Amino acid sequence: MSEMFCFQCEQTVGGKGCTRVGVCGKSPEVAQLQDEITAALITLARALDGQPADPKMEALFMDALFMTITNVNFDPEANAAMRDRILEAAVAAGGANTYRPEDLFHGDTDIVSLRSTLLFGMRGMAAYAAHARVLGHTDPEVSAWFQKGMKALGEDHTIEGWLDLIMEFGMVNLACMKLLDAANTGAYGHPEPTRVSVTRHKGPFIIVTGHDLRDLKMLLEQSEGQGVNIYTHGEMLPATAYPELKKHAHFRGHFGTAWQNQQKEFADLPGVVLYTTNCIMPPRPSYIQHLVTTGEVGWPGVPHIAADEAGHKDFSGIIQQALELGGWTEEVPGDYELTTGFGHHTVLSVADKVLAAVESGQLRHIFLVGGCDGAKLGRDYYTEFVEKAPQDTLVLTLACGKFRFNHLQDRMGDIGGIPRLLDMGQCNDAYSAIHVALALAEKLNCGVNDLPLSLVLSWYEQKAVCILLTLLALGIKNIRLGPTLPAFVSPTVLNVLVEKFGLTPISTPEEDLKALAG
Ligand code: SF4
Ligand code: SF3
Repeated sequence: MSEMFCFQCEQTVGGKGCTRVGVCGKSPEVAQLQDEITAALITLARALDGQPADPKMEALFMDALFMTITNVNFDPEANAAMRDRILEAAVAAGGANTYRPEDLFHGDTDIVSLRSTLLFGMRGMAAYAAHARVLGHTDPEVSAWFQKGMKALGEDHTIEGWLDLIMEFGMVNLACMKLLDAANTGAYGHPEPTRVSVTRHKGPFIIVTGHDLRDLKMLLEQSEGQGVNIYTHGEMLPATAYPELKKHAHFRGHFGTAWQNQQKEFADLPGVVLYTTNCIMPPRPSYIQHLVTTGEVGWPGVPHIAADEAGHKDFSGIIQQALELGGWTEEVPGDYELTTGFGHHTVLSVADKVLAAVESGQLRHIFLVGGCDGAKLGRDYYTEFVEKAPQDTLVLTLACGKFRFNHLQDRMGDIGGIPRLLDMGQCNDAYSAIHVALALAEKLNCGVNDLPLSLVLSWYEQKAVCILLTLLALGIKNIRLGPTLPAFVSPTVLNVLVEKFGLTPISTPEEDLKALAG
């Protein structure tokens, strides 16, 4: 008998499922607890039975789902405490109708596939909703959908019924990404094109990784004038482009690349790393003492900074620790610079220039090459794709997959003053890409599928799942997806995706470039 079953991310064993221990490091104990959390949420949603939930209850759905995303929380105690909180809430709501965790992934293959697709998409959306909520932004439709979706997961539906739910979810996730965009830009201004140094400066430092801008802002404020430099890592890179964040003089730049390289990049680090979301990997002994988690992230034995009732977090302990560690002893200049900050506000400000370049033939095609990064070798495809994209094409990018090629930015040149590689931000900034595509289609009076635009996406975890479902719900066709297709997509479901949406696995960069841009 297998000890666990999880197939929610791209690195799952043999492309089928982790059954002994997670490739990510998830133990059977935590896998079981996370299934129990999921089942408890279904029980709670049944107990609430569509009754409007109060903000605390809404937050519980978001936080619990967020916690079960790949590479977020590996701490059995934190997971057990979350399960108990949900079950207590279910009992308080009069819930006796329990849902068994073992039913989540049992049953007819196609139904398991569809149920899993919706569940994993909801986990991704929960993270975005949670980031927006801590900035004071909620949307009643988005908040209520967690309850609706979890209740639906515990019910039987036909294949068509599941597909309808999944498409409805895709549109709700669009509203959620819009909400987070409003929250981030409302609090910190519109991202502006920003050159980002990768130089390591002499002195104490804290590296901030993950996606939560509010955590970064609180740390920047508390560390101001303390003699500690702050750097981003992984998905936090685009934070360097927000006016209200970049204004802090001790916010010095970016360190390292994407999440899957952390064990190498953090080895013997003389500073502190703050994890605000995924992706945390099993920490190595050389740096585990230098880590701290916050929000939904957890690793057994790693200190966790929780928010107080007002949402305030006290980072004084890690500022002190960074000072004691002393940081880098000399400056190590970076051998390249990165540029980020091409959100919808900036890109749309040059929309007429883009359209004029299309009309004059200077710009033949736009590719969106984005998504999650990961450890598999096949991911060189994305580097090669961007390297080989013809000179008269633009590449938009977002999420941590950009670390496969963003160091090439300066070498790629520009088209009429528009850089050929535009970093639009974090994975949630897929909203920016969608916003730009819809606006360009409107200006040209055509559909999004008629634009000279192709999407070449990489996936790893469940945020990529919710974004993909939004793109499909918007009717966007012929998306290329890699490095491999999700294990939870059954042959029947894949057929629907291929026939209805033209979803295609990546092949080779040459073949795909030819097929997409001629
Ligand atoms: Fe395996 Fe991915 Fe699940 Fe981790 S999250 S147990 S790697 S499928
Ligand atoms: Fe990356 Fe984990 Fe998905 Fe936000 S940080 S995109 S993998």
